[in-house]
Amino acid sequence: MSVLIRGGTVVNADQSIRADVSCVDGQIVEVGPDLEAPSGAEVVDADGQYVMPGGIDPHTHMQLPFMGTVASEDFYTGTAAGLAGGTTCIIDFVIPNPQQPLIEAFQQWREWSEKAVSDYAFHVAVTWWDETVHADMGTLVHEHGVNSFKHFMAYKGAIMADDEILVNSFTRAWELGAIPTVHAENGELVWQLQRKLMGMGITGPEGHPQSRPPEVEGEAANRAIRIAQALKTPIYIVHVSCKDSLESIIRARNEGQRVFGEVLTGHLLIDDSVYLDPDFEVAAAHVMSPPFRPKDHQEALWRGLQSGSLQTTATDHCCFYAEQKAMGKDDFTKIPNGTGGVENRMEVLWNSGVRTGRLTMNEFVRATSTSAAQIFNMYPRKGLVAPGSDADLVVWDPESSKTISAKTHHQNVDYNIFEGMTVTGTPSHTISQGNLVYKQGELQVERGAGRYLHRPPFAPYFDAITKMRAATPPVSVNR
Ligand code: URQ
Ligand code: ZN
Ligand code: ZN
Repeated sequence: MSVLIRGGTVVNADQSIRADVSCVDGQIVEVGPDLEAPSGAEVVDADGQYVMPGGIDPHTHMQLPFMGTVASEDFYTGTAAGLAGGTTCIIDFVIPNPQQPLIEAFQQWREWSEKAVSDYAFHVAVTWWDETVHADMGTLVHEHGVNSFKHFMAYKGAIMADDEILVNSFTRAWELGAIPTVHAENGELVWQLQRKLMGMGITGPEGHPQSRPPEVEGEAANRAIRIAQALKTPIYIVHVSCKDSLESIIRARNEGQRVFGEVLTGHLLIDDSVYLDPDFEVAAAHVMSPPFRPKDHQEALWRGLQSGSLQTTATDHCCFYAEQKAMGKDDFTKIPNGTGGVENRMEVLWNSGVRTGRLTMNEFVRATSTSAAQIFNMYPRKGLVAPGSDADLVVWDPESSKTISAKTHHQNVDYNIFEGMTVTGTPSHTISQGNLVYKQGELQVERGAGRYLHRPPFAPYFDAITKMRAATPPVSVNR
């Protein structure tokens, strides 16, 4: 399959140039003016449009078994919905149950993901610890191309990682050249606050944000950052939702610590008033963790993204239908946590970021694709429009408008947190592995076409750290 994208402006994180893009056998082969179409190529007229690296969503949970149910979006429907929104690659999560061998869980998720229609990788969560976990982490890095390990500091009694797990796992990850990532909420505080609120008779979704106020996230983010600092490992904080955790990231980065932050499009645009909706279904549809915050946190997150304190955008796409959310009808702690967005991330960020002047087009590309590719070591295969990179591209029509709705989205869920939002600037075409998979509203995907991406460990940077450690050996006194 060959595709020639003609007449567009190529927008990478570092520059924008008027150029055609020629793709053959799944790779970009040429970028330049007035290119000849390869024989048999499909030609896409990109006149007046932008040609950008396909989006990378570094945080999704397709068909996740969670809180007594299973997320409604699976790897087939979820990756197809992503393509309809310009996202050509996801990084999902293998989440072993405590005591479950990591390799066994990894194999399970690999089976589930075989039906994906676009490329994907996996972070693997460390939810317990013993020598077998230590060993399995090595196998996952050396044999399965995993270079990032997740730690949920929330969800006590389920998948929560305590400090012992954090310290052991961060150390092991960095020995292997893999990066630790965290869901930063103090699980003990959440647990106690949930009990307190329920005991006061606050059982509705309005209790959810009250059980996990910003300081609950701020404490955990700072703790994880300090642990990483003491162990001299880098760290990636997922779904930074509030000033409290953002300030810890800024402080650490200003002191030269290697800390990365991710922000969800939902947290950039939605505030906590949603939990006061009198309709249980609407309020419950927004129950996700960390929760949506009071308005002033959104502006802080935008500034974090604009200033480079936050590097990536994601969705934490984890969908539950109304009848699943109703499991928590009388007890908000039982509402399955999660919201969708994999289809809308890029158009929502373009509309509220680029069209408002908050972000340049190049910063948009960095935040939706390039940073994730670089941090998780998939660059320049992903996250770049250049010869030799994968032909994962989105052709972006800055003039097209649409109104987002669950009635018309491709996501397998009956609610859309961006319901009714009119956006200007949407994908006209998406190319995945060099195939035209989305064309003016029509998906043309192939079940199982998605490939599992092996991501190598960070050897070069790791070596530098090793030298740094050697330069400052521990002090010992012979008495
Ligand atoms: O915590 C997560 O990231 C997973 C379990 C999705 N749910 C959520 O509320 N964020
Ligand atoms: Zn999380
Ligand atoms: Zn998540």
